[in-house]
Amino acid sequence: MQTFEDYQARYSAYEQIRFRREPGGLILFDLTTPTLCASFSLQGGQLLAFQHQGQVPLLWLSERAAMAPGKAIRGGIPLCWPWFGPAPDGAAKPAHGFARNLPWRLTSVLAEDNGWVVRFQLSDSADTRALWPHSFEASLTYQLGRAVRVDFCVVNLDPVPFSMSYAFHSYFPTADINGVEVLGLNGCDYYDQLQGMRLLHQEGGIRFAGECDRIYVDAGGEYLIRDAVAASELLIQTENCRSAVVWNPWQEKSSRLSDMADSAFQNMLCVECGNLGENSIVVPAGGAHASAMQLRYR
Ligand code: TA6
Repeated sequence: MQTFEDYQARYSAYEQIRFRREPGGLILFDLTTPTLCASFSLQGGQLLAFQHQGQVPLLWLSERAAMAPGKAIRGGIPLCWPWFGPAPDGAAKPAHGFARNLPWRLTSVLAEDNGWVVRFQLSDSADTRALWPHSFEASLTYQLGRAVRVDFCVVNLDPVPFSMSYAFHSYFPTADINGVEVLGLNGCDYYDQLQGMRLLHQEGGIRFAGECDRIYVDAGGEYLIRDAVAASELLIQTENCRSAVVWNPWQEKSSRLSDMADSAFQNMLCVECGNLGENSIVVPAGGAHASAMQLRYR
């Protein structure tokens, strides 16, 4: 695994890139150009923050995020993989899988005509195989410009198929959650995690007046977060993602989360895209699964 010093040396010629190390040892890096600024953690290959010139921030990051190795960072776009929610085998394993808790390799940072491309990779290891007995190669590729596009790819290096579920667990900023509506899920069925996974049907847009934790299945793949107070519309477009999760912890749960300020629920919303539950994926031996998500203000 490359060290902080290795990365600093490797990218020392890039004036746009600055590596920094958190007190607990997490390696982060900032990409700052005349048109955009982004921050990543090598843990999780996670985009933590992004803002394009003339725009408000695209993502929300908890001011109390525990920037500690092995602890999920609450904000940006954590990747929940190779399972979403509790471990499918019921064992005492990390909720939402291990991808967001492990250091990924930063394999390239490239300036291209219409922006920058940042790529991370994660391979199986003794640690991952102890949690999930499969060999794989996973990659996250971010294309940063007026929009943020993230491509996720998993290759199954096993001689047998494996099943997986995942989500881009995206955290978005809201000026006031009470003035937010999520569009694009009208007509979809969803499991309400607050009602024991009761199956319900979405009519119209989603508005918020309390805790919300819904798993939409066979969703259309394109969603809009309309923020009346911020007068903003954030467009989420996906490729090959059949599920969507909408989550706001509201007051009581926020106050129980050590890595979230009590009132922070008013200024954030998760709309998560991926494939989970009945949309989970089986990757054949030697096969691959790829999906993508694009985020931008309209
Ligand atoms: O966003 C859906 C969800 O599964 C919620 O139930 C809540 O647990 C959230 O993820 C956050 O999970 P985390 O493990 O990041 O605290």
